[in-house]
Amino acid sequence: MADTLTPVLTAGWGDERSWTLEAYRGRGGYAALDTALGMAPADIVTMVKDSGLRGRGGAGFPTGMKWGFLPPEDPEDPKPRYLVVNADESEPGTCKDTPLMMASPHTLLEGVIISSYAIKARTAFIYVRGEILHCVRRVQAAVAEAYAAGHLGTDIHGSGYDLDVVVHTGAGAYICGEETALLEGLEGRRGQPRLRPPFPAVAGLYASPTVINNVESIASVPSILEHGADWFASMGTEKSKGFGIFSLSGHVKRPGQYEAPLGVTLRTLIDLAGGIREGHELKFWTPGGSSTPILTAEHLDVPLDFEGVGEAGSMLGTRALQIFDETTCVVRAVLRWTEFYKHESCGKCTPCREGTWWLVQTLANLEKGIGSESDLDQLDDVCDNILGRSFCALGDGATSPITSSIKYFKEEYLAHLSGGGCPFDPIRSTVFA
Ligand code: L3W
Ligand code: SF4
Repeated sequence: MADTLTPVLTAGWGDERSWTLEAYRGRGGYAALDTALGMAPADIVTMVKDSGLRGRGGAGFPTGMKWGFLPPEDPEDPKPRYLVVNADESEPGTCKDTPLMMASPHTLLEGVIISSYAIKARTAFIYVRGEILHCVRRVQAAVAEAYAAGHLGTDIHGSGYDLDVVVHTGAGAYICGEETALLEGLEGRRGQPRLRPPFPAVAGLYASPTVINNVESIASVPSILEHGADWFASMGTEKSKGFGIFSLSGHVKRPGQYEAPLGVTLRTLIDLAGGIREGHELKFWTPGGSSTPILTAEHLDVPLDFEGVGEAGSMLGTRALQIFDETTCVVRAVLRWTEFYKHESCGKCTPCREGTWWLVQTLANLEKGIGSESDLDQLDDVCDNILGRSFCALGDGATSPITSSIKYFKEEYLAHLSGGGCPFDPIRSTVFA
């Protein structure tokens, strides 16, 4: 079973002071940068394309293809190019980028330098979620170390290539994980999504060509340079290559980060995490945070890759596996998530702004046993008017836990109505009796 783990990004996390430049160099760090600087930038883009690396921030868009969307440089209208790292990790249940930056910030930085060189950027930004101040400080300290050692700044490793890295902190809005809202925030405006197209690759930061990638995507690049595209592509599944960090939380014995090839199953990951807590059994779970439809115990053997989870009716998303056993009220869990979306809705478009408010009202009543069966139809109807009609993915994501929980647990919603309240409430409990 241990063969299932593929520690690449997580390698060295247990080392003493693993976050320092000294420790990173001790495990071969910054050697991939030398390899990259000896290559033509276009060849690195080809290598990343050939590896099959797909975006690790949720959508799974091919990373090399995204880099290839940058328009050719125009000597008549020269524009800077930017790399922006989306480190605004906020999707409920997602905890992979933050531990990566805490344990090994130089893995990310080496990826930033190689990726910037590949796309011919001279400035890169790392947009870190503002609430994780300890992580901001850790990344800032790593950037300072990298400058002092000549990995950043002018004439990096004597190659003639210059790069500056700016660490920017968010201000607490989940929507700034959406790439164009992030750019708005970076430019000093209120974080609200922009209309796409144009995609950032064409007109992004300060209207210049910009590549935005998730932390884990960029941190995977040095390993591809070190071991080759074929090595990366030999792991995972046919269309979902490589490995990823799966964060397990909730009712497992050993919650945490488990790095494994894409296509691993939840059954295997739960085994690695010591199993469901003693005396309990799996009830439902999220494959990729609360924005992805929930799945149940019947989906334990679904391959956790973009295609497998899609076929099961959900999305791989951020591989945030939140595990709930039979003591959890699904209505209450869904209400809690929906309150989150209502709170985080940026207010730009009506279906999401108004719809999430109505969803919370209806769910809160149902959870208290107030309402009728027709309220379930109303929930479905409101979700139907949000899904595909919102300006960005936040609105769509808000509907996922609701429609999927009604699909799998309609009886539990009805039990709240027939019992005059939550059957999981310890006072009225039919579950804990
Ligand atoms: C140029 C084209 N670029 C697409 C680029 C686009 C973006 C990437 C993916 O949503 C998901 C969402 C959440 N020319 C392009 C192009 N691109 N076509 O490709 O774009 P897209 O629209 O497929 O997805 P997205 O807007 O990036 C992200 C899901 O992730 N999610 C949430 C994650 C939250 C976090 C967090 O907390 N930080 O990661 C969880 O599942 O629902 O489906 O770069 O520009 N023709
Ligand atoms: Fe804002 Fe929600 Fe509309 Fe996205 S879907 S633009 S978060 S109101």
